[in-house]
Amino acid sequence: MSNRTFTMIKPDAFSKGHSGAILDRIIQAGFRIVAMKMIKLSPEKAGEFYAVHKARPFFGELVEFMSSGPIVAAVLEKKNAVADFRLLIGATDPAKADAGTIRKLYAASVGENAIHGSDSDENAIIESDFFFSGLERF
Ligand code: FUP
Repeated sequence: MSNRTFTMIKPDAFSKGHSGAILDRIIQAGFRIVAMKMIKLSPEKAGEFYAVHKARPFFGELVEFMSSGPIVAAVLEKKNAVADFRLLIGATDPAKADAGTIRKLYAASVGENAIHGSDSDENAIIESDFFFSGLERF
């Protein structure tokens, strides 16, 4: 069990002005921000990040959406970070997300679902390294 996870506030939530409220929920839930930046992904970079989904029918839309506007990328620290953060954000499909979760509150659809959270300790490290070098972390 590792104590770090990686998140992105996605372009839908960012453009609707929900970044502040979402970050507040994350901090109130006990996560410490280890690294954070606002960035606009190129389609190439978005495709690289989601390369595992390359063969899926929604890949093109996913890449287009994730490169459509700024995102906030962050590394978060808390005991049991990966699992606790998945609980905080809720199910991938906001219609199936529990009440009070970030996706229930801010996501519109499976595709535009407001926020990302790593699904394993291994991916948390890979995804954090994709956006941040060791020097950028506190
Ligand atoms: P999650 O781990 O909850 O982010 O969800 P997945 O890894 O299953 O999916 C990654 C991203 O692909 C989702 F955030 C949105 C997108 N997606 C779709 O657009 N359509 C789908 O049917 C499934 C996922």
